[in-house]
Amino acid sequence: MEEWCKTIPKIELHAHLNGSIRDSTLLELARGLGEKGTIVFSDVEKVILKNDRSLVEVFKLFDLIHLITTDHESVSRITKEVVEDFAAENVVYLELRTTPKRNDSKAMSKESYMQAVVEGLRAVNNVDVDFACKLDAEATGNSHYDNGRYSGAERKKIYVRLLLSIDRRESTEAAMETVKLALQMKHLGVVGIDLSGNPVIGEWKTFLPALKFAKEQGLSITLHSGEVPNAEEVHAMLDFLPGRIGHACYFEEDHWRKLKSSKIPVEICLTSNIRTETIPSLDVHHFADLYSSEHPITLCTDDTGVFSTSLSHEYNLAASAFGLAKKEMYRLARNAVNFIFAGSQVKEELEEMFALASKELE
Ligand code: 6MZ
Repeated sequence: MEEWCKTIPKIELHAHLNGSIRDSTLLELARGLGEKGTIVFSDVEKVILKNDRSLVEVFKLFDLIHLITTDHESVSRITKEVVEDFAAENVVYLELRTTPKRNDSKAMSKESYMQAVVEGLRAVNNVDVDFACKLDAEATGNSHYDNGRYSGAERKKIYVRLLLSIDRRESTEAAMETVKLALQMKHLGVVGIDLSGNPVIGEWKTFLPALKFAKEQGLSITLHSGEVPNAEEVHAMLDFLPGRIGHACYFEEDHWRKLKSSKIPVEICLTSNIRTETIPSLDVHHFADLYSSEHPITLCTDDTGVFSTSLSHEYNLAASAFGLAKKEMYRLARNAVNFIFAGSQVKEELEEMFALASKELE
């Protein structure tokens, strides 16, 4: 089944760039810093290779990863590799999120960080990357899948769109700077804003002005919601009516009611939830209830590197944990087209590609 899950086209809507780095790359970069004496490699190696991490440990690991990756060259390299890895398992549309970072010691601004990400997208050469040099609305009517992989051609294609993350550690001003940068980068495939970071830090009212502004300016919004118990914040987030939410682990009855009536799609990250112990086991995971009540959901990886997973693995896990057959899994993958933040042109092209693929897989 895992092989089959790899074969089918898939859409990834919740992947953090710095959480999706290959272990081998992270170790290589860490070794380089070790040689320069910036870090003690053997200490870092232990942390990187550790498998089970609580939510608190995950955020400590992110601080370490950021020490290792925050120069322009590494940002471009990891972006290129992350896109290649998703494409290799037949992800056909990837919404990659990352927090623009300032790093004075490397002469890095939020803008130059994002330029490095875009350089990484340009550097991918073993697969065609569509990351919107034109705005979606201006795209031509040509279907890119007329001679694409799912009708026999060799070369794969992946659509990549970007979400800029606001870290919960940031101030209102810093969040606003990220939103303005996103608006400036629309022509480079930036389609929205994510709110993420350590869920025990920061307050909703700090981010609200920037998120409101983003929404007014036509950016789509996704929010990490309910990763820790915080009933009031979850209500405020649902009232904001974001385009999607991520996780939804610590939801209470009235949150579920509000979520279901508003039909906000949920990005589900099974391995991440289990590893961070925000959900005790898959048999009590809210996937089952949301799936059976036909609430919009999409399977995602969160952090393929940090949680040692892949999207195919997440599909396989869902199939076995919730007893879903291939036909249902295919429908789940295809349904995600409806929740992407890219425009109608891309949606149509993906629809067409899923239709072609389903014929080939019959
Ligand atoms: C909340 C998370 C996350 O932005 O540096 N991030 N935020 N919950 C999670 N689930 C476990 N996983 C990742 O990627 C790493 C950053 O993404 C957010 C955190 O802010 C982390 O520092 P970028 O590319």
